[in-house]
Amino acid sequence: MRIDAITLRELTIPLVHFFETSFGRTYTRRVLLVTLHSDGLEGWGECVAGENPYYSEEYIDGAWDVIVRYLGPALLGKTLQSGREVPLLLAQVREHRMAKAALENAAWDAEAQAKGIPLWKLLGGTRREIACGVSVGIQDSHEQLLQKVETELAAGYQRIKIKVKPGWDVEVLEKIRARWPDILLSCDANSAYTLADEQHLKSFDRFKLLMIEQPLWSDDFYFHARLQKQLQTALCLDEAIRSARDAEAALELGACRIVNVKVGRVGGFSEAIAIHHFAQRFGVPVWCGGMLESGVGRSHNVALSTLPNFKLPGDVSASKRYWKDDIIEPEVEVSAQGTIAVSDKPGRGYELRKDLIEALTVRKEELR
Ligand code: OSB
Ligand code: MG
Repeated sequence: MRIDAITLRELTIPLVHFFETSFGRTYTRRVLLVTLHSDGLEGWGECVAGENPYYSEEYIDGAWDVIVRYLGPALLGKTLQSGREVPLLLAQVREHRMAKAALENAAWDAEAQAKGIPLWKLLGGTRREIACGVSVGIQDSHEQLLQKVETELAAGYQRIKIKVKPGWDVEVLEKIRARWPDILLSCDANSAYTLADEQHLKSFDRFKLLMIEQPLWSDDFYFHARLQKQLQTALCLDEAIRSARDAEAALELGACRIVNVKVGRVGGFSEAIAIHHFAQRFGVPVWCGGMLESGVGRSHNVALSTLPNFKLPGDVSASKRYWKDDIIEPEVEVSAQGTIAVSDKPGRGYELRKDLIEALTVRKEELR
């Protein structure tokens, strides 16, 4: 595969319902898509960076800039056998993992098409259907949240995760548990707490949560390890794990007992697979996180979730929870049992709705 050209596009897509975390509320996603053009094939990738540098330091305008100035030129004109070769070609640029992941994943997407095999098989997937949970944001009221949880459970989702922060935590968890004592339930703080909240976080043990995700600082393992020793509930790290080396350090320290794998956060499929394999050898389950992806990133998350150590339901849920119309066909659909069936078609297994993509595009740039 010779990389002949790279197209960047920004799409603006309103969410069907706002999404709020401890770091802020989003009404409309600005989606950065990249296309690698190679021998008449198109590989597509999504950069999952946020609109603002609040989840991590990456944000869409920064990602666009680093791709145009550095990462795109490092790939243009190169001939690749596999998506696996991309990280080395981009290694001179430090960090910028979500920007790198968009390009690397596009190369895997093209490779699967070129080889005529499903992307999930190329990644090493072994299952034909994946288990789905949902991430339910902070709402305007407790009633609104309970209503959302009810809707998602009725739709069949296997695990409910709620976003928490100081002032939106124990009362909400109390109400959910009072109504649904036995569901798989977890919470995600996106780094909203400090060690001063240790006793408070300990009090979450009574809710029998599957896990507490990233309660402390986004770059921390050490204090998470200290906290984990005090809790019965498993901690899960999201933000803090950016590489397989991080996963090794975090697990050896005892900073968590579960790992959230987001392919953007860790810089692409190669690193996500390496984290998966390390955690598997360590006997720790992983699950696939989400970043409010459009159909491109969502289809890639579905493919990644077929690897064997993705043992817990992920934040990979139906397109219609996010978008009035997704940019892929078919959309990602979830069964009444809370599963997504993977396709046997070559490549990502979902066609692109090119007309819709064009209509939603607000910025476009071609690198040659
Ligand atoms: O921490 O998992 C997170 C969305 C944006 C940024 C961070 C996170 C999330 C989610 C949403 O929880 C998961 C999804 O439904 O895509
Ligand atoms: Mg998270």
